[in-house]
This record gives sequence, C-alpha cells and structure tokens, in this order.
Amino acid sequence: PAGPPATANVAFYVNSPNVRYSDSAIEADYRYQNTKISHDATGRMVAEPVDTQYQFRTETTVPKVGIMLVGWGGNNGSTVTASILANRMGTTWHTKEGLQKPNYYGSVVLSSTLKLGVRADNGQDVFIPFHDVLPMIHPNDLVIGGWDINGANIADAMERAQVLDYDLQRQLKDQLAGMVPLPSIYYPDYIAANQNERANNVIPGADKWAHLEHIRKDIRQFKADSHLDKVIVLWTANTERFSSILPGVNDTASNLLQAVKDSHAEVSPSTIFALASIAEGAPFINGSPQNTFVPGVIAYAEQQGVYIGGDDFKSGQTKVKSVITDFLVNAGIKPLAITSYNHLGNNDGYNLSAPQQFRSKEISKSNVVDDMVYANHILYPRKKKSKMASSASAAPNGAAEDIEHPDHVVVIKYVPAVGDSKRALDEYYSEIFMGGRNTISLYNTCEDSLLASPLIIDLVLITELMTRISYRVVEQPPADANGAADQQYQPFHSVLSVLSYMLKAPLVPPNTPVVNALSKQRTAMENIFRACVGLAPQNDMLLEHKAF
Ligand code: NAI
Ligand code: DG6
Repeated sequence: PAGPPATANVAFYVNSPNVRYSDSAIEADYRYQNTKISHDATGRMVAEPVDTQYQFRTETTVPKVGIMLVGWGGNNGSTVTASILANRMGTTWHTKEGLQKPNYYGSVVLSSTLKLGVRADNGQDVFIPFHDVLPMIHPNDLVIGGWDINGANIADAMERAQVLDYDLQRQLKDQLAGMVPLPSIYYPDYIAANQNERANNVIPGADKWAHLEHIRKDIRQFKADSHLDKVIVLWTANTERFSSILPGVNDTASNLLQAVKDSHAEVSPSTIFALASIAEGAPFINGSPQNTFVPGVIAYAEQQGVYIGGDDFKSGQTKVKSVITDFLVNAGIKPLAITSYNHLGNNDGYNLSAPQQFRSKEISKSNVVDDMVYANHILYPRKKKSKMASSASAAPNGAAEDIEHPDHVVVIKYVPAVGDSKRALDEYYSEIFMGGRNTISLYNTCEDSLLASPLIIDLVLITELMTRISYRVVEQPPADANGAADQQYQPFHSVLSVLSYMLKAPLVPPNTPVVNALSKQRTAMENIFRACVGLAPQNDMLLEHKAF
C-alpha cells in the first residue's frame, strides 16, 4: 500500500479505501451499528439492527497549547506543574528505594496501551501506546500558567503541598520559583471560611462583570505572551458550595450574563472562569464537584461552540467503586450497601471539613453507581411499571422511575497528620445466592495529588484532541472521497462526555445517559478514536481463535 504522505503526522496508518490521509488530516468513513428496540402489537420486544454512516475528520497538525490552572498553587496545581517540568528535563532523584526517574504513570494517554489488532502472520495481539492512536500533544510541550487566591510561587506551593520527594523538590525549586499565580476571584461565601487566611492574591472589587473581563484579558495575554495556538482552562481550585439554580438568574445564557453584570450573589467564581474561558474560545474543565456548569453556562458553551467538561476528578475511591459495583451487578450479585469513608489532611480536606463544601463532594461521590443499578432490573426491580415490558430497561436516565437502590453512604474527615496521603475505606455488603451475604472491604492509601495530576494531563490532552476532530452523518456510504460533500463537518456537542473516565460525576449533554462504569467509559474513548481512523470497535470475541 502507498500509505499516507511522508509528511503526515501519524504513528501508523490504516490500509483501507475508507480511510484517507493528507498532510494535515485523516478522514475516515465509519459504519456505526446500534440496536433499536420497539414492541409489536402483542407487546413482544423487537430488536432492530440500525446502521448509521459517519465520516470523521481529524486535523493531524499538533498545535502549541497552554493550560491555565485555576488553583495553580494548590496540591494538584503545584504537583502537576513540577512533575511535567521533571519529565521535560529528565530530572532524576534519590529516594530510599534508589534512583527514581520521572514518568507519567496514572495517565491513560501516556502510560496505557490499546490493542490495535492482531499480527497478520501469527494472530498475536498488537498493542500501541494510547497516545499513538491519533496525533496528540505531549504534556512535556505544554506551557503552564494560572491563577490562585494565594500568592505563593509554585516552588513554595510545592514545598507546602508536601507531596513530591525532597530531592526532587530541591532540583526543581529554582525554575518553579519564577512561576507566580495571577491574582484570582475570591468570593468568601463559596469556599470554607477556613480558607480566608490563604486569600492574599485576589482581584479587587466586587464587580463580577469586571472580574469576568479581567479573566478574559488574562487568558488573551497568556496566549499572546507564549505564542500559543490554543489555551485550555482547568479548575483545580477549592471545592465550592453549590450555586442555587434560580429561574431568570442562571437558567439561560443571557440571564446568566445579565446576572454577572448585576453581580448577583449566586454567580460563583468557577462559573465566572467558565464563562470567561468560553468567551475566549478556550475549553474549560471543572475538576471539582460544584455545579459550575449551571444551565446558563452549558447554553453559553453550546452557543459559542466551545467544549466544556466536568465534574470532579475521579482519582481513587470512586474509580474503584465504579469497577467493583460494575463487577458485582454484572455478576448477578446484589449490593445492598456501599459504605465509603475517607480521611485526609491536606488543604482540600480542610476545605471539605465545612458542611457546604462537603455536601458538594458528597453529591458527586454518591451518583456513581446509579447507571449500574438501573441496568439490572432483575436485582433492582422497578417499583413502578415503566411503559416498556417488565423484562426490559426503559429510559436511559430512568428519571421518572422509582428504583430500588443500595444504601450508599459517603463520609470524609479531615485528619491533618496524614497530609496528602488519603486513606479510603470501603465496604460492599451484598446479597448472594439463596439469601447469603457477602462483604468485601477495601483499604486504599495513596497521595491524592499523585492520582489527580495525571488525570489533569489526560483531560487536557483528550480535550485538545477533540478540538481537532469533526464529523458528519451521511445517508449512504459515499461513493468516493468526495461523497456527501453537501454536508458540513461539525464538532461534537459542547459537553465532552468522552472525558467521563477521568471524572466522578460526568457531565453529559442534556437528556443523554450518564455512564459511570469505568470499563465502558474507557471503551467509549478507545472506540471513538478507533472510529476516527476507520477501525471497528474493540471487541473481545476472538472468533479467529475459537474456530475449528
Ligand atoms: P488545594 O486546596 O491544595 O488547592 C486548591 C487551590 O485553589 C489552593 O491553592 C487555593 O488557594 C486555590 N483557590 C481557592 N479558590 C480559588 C479561586 N477562586 N481562584 C483561584 N484559586 C483558588 O486542593 P487540591 O488538593 O489541589 O485539590 C483541588 C481541587 O480538586 C479540590 O476541589 C478537590 O476537591 C478536587 N479534587 C482533588 C482530587 C485529588 O485527588 N487530589 C480528586 C478529586 C477532586
Ligand atoms: C476526600 O474525599 C477528598 C476528595 O477531594 C477526594 O480525594 C477526591 O474527590 C477523590 O475522590 P475519589 O473518590 O475519586 O478517590
């Protein structure tokens, strides 16, 4: 096969008439197969295979990207910055275990692989780095900046965080000392009162519109100063309280913008950052649990065609929970109670020791098993009959239905002595065969920020990639490369649900299903990117190894 132009930026190429390469893009024809369910006159279910023909277009030129972290001087912000710097410079450091090299462990994009296919000669699986499935930016090339209500430079912030080994801190200190967070927006009512002493780097005044303009200017300045093609803004600042959803205030884009002009009390700092980013065409990701994305923000992102993603990094306990619950429910075992405690002693834990901020986190940690419970009406019967036959699942979000649910309790305590080393204890109490009971207990200890930092990297890399992918639906498979030229390529919905793997309470486009099961979230990412190069979805049938 002739293959793509020598200048094409691809790690491999697909030899198929359905995939076309140029110097700057990959175009792929893709048949998406689904199954639509209806009922016949007797009430029996009818399953109908449905094909939709898509075309995907991926720009392959990798841009120069900057990330701006809100809460840059926090544990996550300083850890991810220092770690990227160490990776970029190849800094090694001594620990009691020996010489340590920097890495990107914990990043799906940088440190995991996906199965591309099987070898033509012997049928063995072939794996490639996830990063190579499509051209992606590398974290070492990111320009990093941001804001913090605390003025400590990133070297001091790293020292305060007590996350990275001293010998590494020592070597990075000089470079990080030159990185100083921009002043930020501080509305004391939104975060715990105990954070007040930290707020020594704030944008003055109480005019929220002026604050929004200020942040917009910061983004433009950062972009211009570093000669960037794109900026992505990510909230890794303190967990805020929820904003009240008020008709006429934050329910539509225009009402929300007016509410900012009116400096309405229910407009949070994180919402102002989201609006400013969207106004500047910069994708915005929310790594904390609060409802930054009030309806007016989502509407504004849709209007402006800018990507947003959230909420709340899914670093440890919740990730494991989505795996274990998925396993239990899919094994036909019925979780009756899921009880999760954790304690930690970093500034995040200090902030979460206030009731309203804890409540935000409790909400984001609590919905994670809902879709798994909903998917199994044998274990969790509907209390009210749905329109569908009793043997089938109905609406994806099941909003109108009353469904039996396991007890689910989330407790977080602040224990200063353990610092960033979070302890998470979980108990899964389930009903098994013939009324038996099964208890699984887990105890997990880990530096929280070393789990969250690679998630920040993945969120940024995948969001940036998504800004280069567009698609169109065609009625018939195109006859040739110019087929369906009358339809325009378009971006995905502004709410990037493809980021769900990294987020505890995935934000999805309005009225679409939330998927929490971790393996499904990963498979979705993988298969969407495979579709962009015209490859069939990953499946584990291995039919070629099952034939006589
Ligand atoms: P942290 O408390 O160390 O850092 C937060 C930083 O935000 C602080 O430096 C603070 O001064 C700053 N800040 C507060 N309000 C601000 C504002 N309006 N503008 C700019 N800066 C502001 O917290 P950490 O551990 O870095 O976590 C950050 C966020 O990520 C928290 O909301 C936490 O709940 C969330 N998160 C953390 C996870 C982890 O594993 N570390 C996992 C899931 C979520
Ligand atoms: C205590 O729960 C602090 C939180 O910020 C968590 O560490 C964070 O939300 C991570 O939660 P999880 O459930 O993903 O480990």
